[in-house]
Amino acid sequence: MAVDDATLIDALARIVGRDHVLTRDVEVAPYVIDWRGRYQGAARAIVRPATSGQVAAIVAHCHEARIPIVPQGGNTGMCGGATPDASGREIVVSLARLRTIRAVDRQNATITVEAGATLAAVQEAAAEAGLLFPLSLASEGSCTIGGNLSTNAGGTAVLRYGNARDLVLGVEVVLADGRIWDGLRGLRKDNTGYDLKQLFIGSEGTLGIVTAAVLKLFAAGHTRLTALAAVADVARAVSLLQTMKQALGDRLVGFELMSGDALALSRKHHPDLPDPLPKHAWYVLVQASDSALRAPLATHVEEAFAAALDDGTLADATIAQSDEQADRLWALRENISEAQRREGPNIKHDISLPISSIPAFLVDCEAELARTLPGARLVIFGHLGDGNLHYNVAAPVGTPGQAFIENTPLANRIVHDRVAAAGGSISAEHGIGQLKRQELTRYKSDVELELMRRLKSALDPLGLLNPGKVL
Ligand code: FAD
Ligand code: 2HG
Ligand code: ZN
Repeated sequence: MAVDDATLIDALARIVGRDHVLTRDVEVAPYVIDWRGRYQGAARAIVRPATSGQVAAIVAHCHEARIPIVPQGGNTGMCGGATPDASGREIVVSLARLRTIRAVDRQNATITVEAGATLAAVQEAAAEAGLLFPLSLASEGSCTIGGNLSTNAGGTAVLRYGNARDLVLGVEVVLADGRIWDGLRGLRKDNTGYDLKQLFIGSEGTLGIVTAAVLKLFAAGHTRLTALAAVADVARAVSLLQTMKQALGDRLVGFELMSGDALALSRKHHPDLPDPLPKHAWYVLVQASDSALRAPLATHVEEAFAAALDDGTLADATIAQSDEQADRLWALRENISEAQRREGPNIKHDISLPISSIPAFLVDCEAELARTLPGARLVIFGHLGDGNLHYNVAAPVGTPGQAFIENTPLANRIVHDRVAAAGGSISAEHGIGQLKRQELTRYKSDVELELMRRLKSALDPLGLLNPGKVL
């Protein structure tokens, strides 16, 4: 049944109230473009439900009226997954008003939150209970738990705590026909058949709309240490990772790689930030924490650094002496993405590789890019502890970024073919969205793609949930 706009708006307004159905261009605009400005879509309306019941009623209505839906959280995604297409046929369902922290169970070490709660709000609620929710992204003030689960977000503490997928015990999901599946269980053990919740995690809104989740909490890190280390090359950074793992065990939380050029870019756009170890080719930001008060973390790290300096692994290092210094070191790392956005469009690659093959991959890839796209500037950084690099290719000096990104297919081929040859992944933590939909068909086997399509048609037979994303 085709419905005209007025009938649709009336039906949606009956569910959420007229104030929460946005249709004026100025109101709709921020919801139909991604934060990088790479995708511009259009929408019949933006709907802002406040409860799971309202989400279910919207989806049931759209199911009956055959209206495609794009779920949206904080709209910080990297792959255009939350942006509607340009047809103007789709509606955007923003989860931003579902932001209640429903419960904190300290003894069970769990928190039950609604999908639109920001990651920062969930971290704060956990801290107020004396516990830790460890997912950590530079976008945490804006991104939402629903978005984090739907993209299976990674971030800077995966080395110790895992991806979003590892941090969830239960979900509440609105299915494509508008039914609610209440899977909000807070159990560490539950082998009653297929693990359905994991289907929705990382599915980017194509299989269901996550409305709430039960998340794992951990002991708070009462002793913390942040250090910046300089190394001559990435092979040495990989050796330093082994050294730090040996010294710290699972007290090593994050191990973040930055090229000298990536750090320079961050400082160019944030000149107030420090430059504690100038003029090295590569840097690593090391984060460690211990749940005990006054744990001897600094002694362990200083001893490990001393050994690494002696054997030539490490060129120089500095340990933050206060929370403020630690925050400023982290700001150097966390501002790289925003600095790149300000610099102009670039070709992003979010890749993962076996850590052992990263040094050779980098040498080979850089040589081929220099041959094919002379002058292209590489901005390489990422979560080395997880084997995940952000291998971003920016325009040569003097070339407009918009013109340069016409080379995306060429750069993707060079980078992704080498990633595949090394047994890596073309999307480590950002997902597929619309950005890598075509690439996916090149690197997944026919069997894997067929299984994915079968899952999609089993859970969303009319193809109304986030069409054109992932598959
Ligand atoms: P959105 O962008 O709104 O949506 C992302 C996808 O999830 C879309 O496909 C959307 O349809 C779907 N979706 C959203 N909410 C729901 C829901 N409730 N139910 C079903 N589907 C839904 N990502 C990392 O993994 N690691 C990083 O280190 C990292 N750093 C970042 C740094 C910056 C500065 C920025 C801007 C982004 C960064 N990101 C990072 C990317 C982004 O923040 C994450 O992908 C985040 O998980 C997206 O959450 P969101 O709420 O903004 O989702
Ligand atoms: C990060 O680790 C994000 O900072 C963003 O995943 C990566 O901008 C990027 O390429
Ligand atoms: Zn990242």
